Amino acid sequence: MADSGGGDCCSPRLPDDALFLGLDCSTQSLKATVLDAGLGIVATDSVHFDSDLPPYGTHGGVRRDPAERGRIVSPPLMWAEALDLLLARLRPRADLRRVAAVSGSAQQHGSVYWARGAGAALAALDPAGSLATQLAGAFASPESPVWMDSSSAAQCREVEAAMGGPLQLAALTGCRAHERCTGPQIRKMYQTRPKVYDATERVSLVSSFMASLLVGGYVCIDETDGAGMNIMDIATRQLREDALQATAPNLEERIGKLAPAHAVAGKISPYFVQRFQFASSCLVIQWSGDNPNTLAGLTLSNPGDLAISLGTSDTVFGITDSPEPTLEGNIFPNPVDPKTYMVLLCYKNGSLTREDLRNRYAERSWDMFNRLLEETAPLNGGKMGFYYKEHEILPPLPVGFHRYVVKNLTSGSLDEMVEEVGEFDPPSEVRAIIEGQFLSMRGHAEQCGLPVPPRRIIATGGASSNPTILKIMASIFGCPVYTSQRSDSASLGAALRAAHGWLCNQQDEFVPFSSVYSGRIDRTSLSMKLAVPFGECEGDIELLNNYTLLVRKRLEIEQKLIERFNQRELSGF
Ligand code: ADP
Ligand code: XUL
Repeated sequence: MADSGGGDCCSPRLPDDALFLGLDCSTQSLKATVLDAGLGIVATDSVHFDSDLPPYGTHGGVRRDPAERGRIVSPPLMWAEALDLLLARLRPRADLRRVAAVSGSAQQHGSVYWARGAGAALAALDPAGSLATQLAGAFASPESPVWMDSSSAAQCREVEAAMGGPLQLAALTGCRAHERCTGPQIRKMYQTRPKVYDATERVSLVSSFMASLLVGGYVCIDETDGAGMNIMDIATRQLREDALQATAPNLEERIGKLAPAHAVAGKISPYFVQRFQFASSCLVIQWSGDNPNTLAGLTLSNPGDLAISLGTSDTVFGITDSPEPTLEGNIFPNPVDPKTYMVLLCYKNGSLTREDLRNRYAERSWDMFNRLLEETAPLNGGKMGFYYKEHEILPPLPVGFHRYVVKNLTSGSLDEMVEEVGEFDPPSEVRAIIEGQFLSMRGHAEQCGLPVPPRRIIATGGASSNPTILKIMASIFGCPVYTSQRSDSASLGAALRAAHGWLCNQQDEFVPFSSVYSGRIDRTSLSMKLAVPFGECEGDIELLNNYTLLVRKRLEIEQKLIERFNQRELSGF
């Protein structure tokens, strides 16, 4: 194959006629981005779980267990069926025979429990039948706990106690035991559904599950997504014996080995060659988590930059070569640079909670929501809201809405605030949810050692298409906000990682990620655009200083809410 242009004369090149496929199995949908060798977008498509696959009965891609508080699951068979459906949609629009490599992204932490014999079933998939019919019996549990699940608090405390406490666990594995972390989730499965655990041949993350479908056999968990489990040593990137012991018996044989994110997981299986006309030489590159893939898709490489993703979850992350363990954040290896790490904060009440307020106060319309935002003045007259439609991760608080008015910004005392009993008016509610989230992000990012104020923010995810929201983000963080051309940067990142993995394989060694795009970024789908400048308007700095005061107030109120909640839990209410 001929070489494509781009890059400097010495960097390895992608073959001219090759395509690279990136998939993203997120909470609500499975998305695809196909790139050509010049990094132009050839096609994109998606399957929306609720509307395209209604028999699975999901809402927002998940099922909430009415019988168990906090238990939130999705059926892995639905993700498999979505893969067949998405590739069938894509095939007329992209020549899948030219796909040199495919990689992927998936919601982090979710665990899939394969039944005994499932490895053999994967290897024997018949292209005449569908994945859904052939894999219907392949799961020890038809439901996978996902990142939104908060039902594993007891197991989290047990794992932390066994490992020397929450901060020690964070120092060893990259984070304390958050309820969504896979290790405590596996422990819960072992304790509460021992028959399922006994019948489990292999545990995959959602990322390695999807890669296993493509390869037709169990695929390693990648070291980046593996850091979200509480069982991998964050320094050596090996499974930790003590953490495995603290989680469940005979776990190592069920987890398998770990692999770097740029490694080849295998060749695509005959099922996909025959059913969708992939070339048999097409490589499957290790899949990874959606946040690591987003980092790749944004080509985030400057430690002064902050990424904010406003998807189903809201996340804030940056890169560093010397991560400090904290009780709030997660540390993951950088999927495209083995020398650095990403530090991440994750909020459960992201887009779906914003949608809930939009539906209540803005006639279900984002246009109306933006009009209400514009009607209200920055700082919202001191009105501050805490909106937890789901049990929140940051701060760890149960479902509930709380409203306060900060009457005096400069007072150091919480007594200067009055708790509101009722609701605010609709415009204030709408401003309160948007300002409140960015105030919280700024406060917690600073506590986790992320750059505040950042040199710039790169915003992505579904809600980053909303310019009114981005304007408030810039005012609160005190920096310009950039966006990528596409808000689905996780599948774009996966397509880039497919190209990167292909290059590493061709060179037989790790090559810098920048070899994929260097010298041509401005001519490709990777270029960034300035969405909101900062510091050009009179009043920007004064407003920023007031927001700084409000950040402190917000963290104080959060602390008060946590103390109140903990007291209630202790007294059994
Ligand atoms: P996922 O985490 O599933 O990948 P996405 O990044 O695709 O999620 O984001 C989907 C969300 O984007 C939707 O739930 C929706 O609330 C939000 N969204 C889409 N358009 C807008 C908009 N104009 N303003 C605010 N939010 C939006
Ligand atoms: C990150 C996290 C979420 C999911 C959402 O730790 O739990 O961002 O990855 O898909």
